[in-house]
Amino acid sequence: MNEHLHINEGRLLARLAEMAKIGATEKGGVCRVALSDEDKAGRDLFIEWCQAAGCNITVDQIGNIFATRKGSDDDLPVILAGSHLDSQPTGGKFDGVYGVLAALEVVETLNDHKLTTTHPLEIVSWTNEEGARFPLSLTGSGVYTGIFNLEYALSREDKDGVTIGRALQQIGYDGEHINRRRPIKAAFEIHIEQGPVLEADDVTIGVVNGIQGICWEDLIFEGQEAHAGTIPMDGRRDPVRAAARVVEKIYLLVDQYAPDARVTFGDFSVEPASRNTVPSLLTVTLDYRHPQASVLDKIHQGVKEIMESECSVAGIEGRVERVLEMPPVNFDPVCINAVQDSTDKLGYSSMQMISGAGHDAMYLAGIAPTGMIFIPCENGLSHNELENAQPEDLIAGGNVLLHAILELANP
Ligand code: HGY
Ligand code: MN
Ligand code: MN
Repeated sequence: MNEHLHINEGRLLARLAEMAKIGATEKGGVCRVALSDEDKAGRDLFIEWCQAAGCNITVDQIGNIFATRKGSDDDLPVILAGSHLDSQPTGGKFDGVYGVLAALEVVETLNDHKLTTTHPLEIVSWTNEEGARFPLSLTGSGVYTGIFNLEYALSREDKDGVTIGRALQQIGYDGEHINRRRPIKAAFEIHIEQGPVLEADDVTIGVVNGIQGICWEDLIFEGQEAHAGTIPMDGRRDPVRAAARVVEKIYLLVDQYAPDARVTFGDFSVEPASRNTVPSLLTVTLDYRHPQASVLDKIHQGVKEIMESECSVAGIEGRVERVLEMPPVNFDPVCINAVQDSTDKLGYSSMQMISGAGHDAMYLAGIAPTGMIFIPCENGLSHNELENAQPEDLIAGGNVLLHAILELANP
């Protein structure tokens, strides 16, 4: 294929701007949480563009959207590329959506030049990558790759008790196609780095060779409701007091595994949530990450020990509930080399790195050779309305994705 093939810069940038209008928030970000009306609107627009590009659309039972472009030998395994359209509640306009629209831009560029690849191409938008509304991250790719049972995934509820299954019906994306896995020769996901490394080193392309492991757990503290004014401090069974000590001790535990370990307490929910009643229940969400599975195990052991000791001191019940566990993954050398070759051929600066953020590619790596491409984002900010990426980097990434796909789609 033509070495000097480049994507249509204006079209990619215009579509990113168009998609960013859906669920646009005041500070310049987006709120398109999974299976909301805004997510539906984004999905509808994506499908409209894919159909106009001549792709065949299928939707599976967990709402994953596949847009397929025929290859000259259409029976061959596909080259898959995509990411997700759902966002965090105060998300940015590139997280996920860049990977979906850059993959579409590859198809559009091939259409412009009337080029047909040997292998068929498949663009994908995965359902509920973020896990912000429904507490199960990477839902669509997890069901597709067999990590999650379909019924289990469909039954996950949001805080209002709405299940994923119900929400899919409400937006009309409870697809007919059973969860089908077409053979995949290679899968790519392009994404903003969501961290500060590329920008700090003034590098354009991250050639991603793996993703660190992620554990999500809920810390449950059960005490006793009591009157805020009458019960003496030493007579209380106060879950908040125990949690304050547990949280601090977990920070200190994770500090032992610096600089790579990460820990985040993202959500505290209290019952009955009344200012003048000592709470009976406090749930704290925990997200911790590290490139080594052995360290994640050590942190898990430490969390359990801290919970046991601090809750017994406070005279309350405490337990750790595991929500999900994603072991570290290494990507396939074939895909890593295709990304590196394309980057070098196009003359962009690059560095090899692992991903601090989780991505659908984590699960894809379990069923097919998979690779990722990163571009820098401003101040490393993401999961933040101020998330931003430079046009020249968005375009560079799109060109690398184009040539990495071509390298493997035309053996
Ligand atoms: O949480 C994650 O790492 C992903 O960006 N949703
Ligand atoms: Mn993402
Ligand atoms: Mn994200």
